[in-house]
Amino acid sequence: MTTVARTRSSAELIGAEEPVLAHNYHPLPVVVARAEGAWVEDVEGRRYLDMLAGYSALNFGHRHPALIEAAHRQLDRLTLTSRAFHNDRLAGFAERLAALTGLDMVLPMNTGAEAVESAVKVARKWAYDVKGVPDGRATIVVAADNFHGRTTTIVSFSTDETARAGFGPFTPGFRVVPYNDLAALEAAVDDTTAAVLIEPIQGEAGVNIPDDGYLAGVRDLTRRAGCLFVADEIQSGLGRTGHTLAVDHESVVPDVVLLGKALGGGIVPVSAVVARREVLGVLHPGEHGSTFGGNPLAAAVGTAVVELLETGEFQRRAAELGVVLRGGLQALVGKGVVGFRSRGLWAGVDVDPALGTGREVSERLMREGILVKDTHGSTIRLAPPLTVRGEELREALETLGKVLGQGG
Ligand code: IF1
Repeated sequence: MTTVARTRSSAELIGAEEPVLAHNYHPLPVVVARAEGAWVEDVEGRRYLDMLAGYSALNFGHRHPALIEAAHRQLDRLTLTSRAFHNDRLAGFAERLAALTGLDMVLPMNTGAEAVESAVKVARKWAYDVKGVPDGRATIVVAADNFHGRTTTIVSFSTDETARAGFGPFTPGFRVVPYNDLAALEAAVDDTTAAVLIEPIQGEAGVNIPDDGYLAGVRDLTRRAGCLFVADEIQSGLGRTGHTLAVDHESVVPDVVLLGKALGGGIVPVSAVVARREVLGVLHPGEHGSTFGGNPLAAAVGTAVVELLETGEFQRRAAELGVVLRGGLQALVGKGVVGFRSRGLWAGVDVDPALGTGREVSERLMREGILVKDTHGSTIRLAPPLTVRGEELREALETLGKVLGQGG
């Protein structure tokens, strides 16, 4: 007799993970079973407004109809060829993505970390082949409090001990300078410098927004020094800040832009290195690659994502609703919020530590039907899908005020 597997409860599923799933996360005690738009639903049917949006991988909301349709259509045709052969989706994706960013060439990868790793390799090869840095001597300058991913080379230049401890020995060739400090950056750049790699806004650091002029300063400094400006837009890009890219806020065009997260529409991992031809032109057959990079399913979904961004609708929504977000947070300053930073639909909110840690506030918000994620200490990040409705955003801000007013 076949027994129908009973759906396990949230508590049972959380318990079942414990012995069999690596403990590299400490998730909130919510088990999501389905989602649509800005809303998710747990196993028991409770609904939550998703104010994290997959760390900006869900800019277009859960299961955006145009993206799901593109995925279904491609699933019924072709999903993977490897790059040993061409496929009929990749040229269109690369053309549209290059045009969206104002750059020339695309190196399609899968995860954000792969895009960052690829950029490190390409910047070094550009330094040797084009700039004339002696082989093996290239340096890359990064910012303190950076977050660019979790690979061994990437954590080699992290300043977060939790991300580094126990994972050495580390990759050499990186210099760390304070973020938002052009003088320190100038002092660190020399003839061995291949690139400056920064987030235009530091996400994991708590939505750390640099002074106006910093990005333009990095652009000018790298141009004068003859090294590459590599902007990691994996979290800040694709509409999140009210612009296509966060660097657009200062009308700056880097030499290399790194994209990921929302590029996959919240459906498949899609990332890319987009750059000037002189930079990606240093790669020749056999020198770099990836089994899934540029696969037709990723290219089809990525193309549908670029098409959504070409309208400018999501950038406008993020800018307009960003005013609501900013105003709502400003009203909470002195009422449990001790400070915040925001641009577009992205905010880092510093809660009064007396009211609790970021984690504790996140758990209280969860019980009120709002999902957020703490970063460090008592800072929480707010990053709803760009499809969130104004009244949903206002309700979330009211709930935050209520939770903080109740002592966090
Ligand atoms: C985790 C953080 C955010 C990123 C930037 C590259 C990557 C990320 C600017 C790598 C990834 C993710 C990783 C995920 C949680 C999340 C995160 F908390 F870790 F730091 F968003 F802030 N550049 N960020 O933000 O992309 O390889 O993950 O696709 O590791 O816990 P990935």
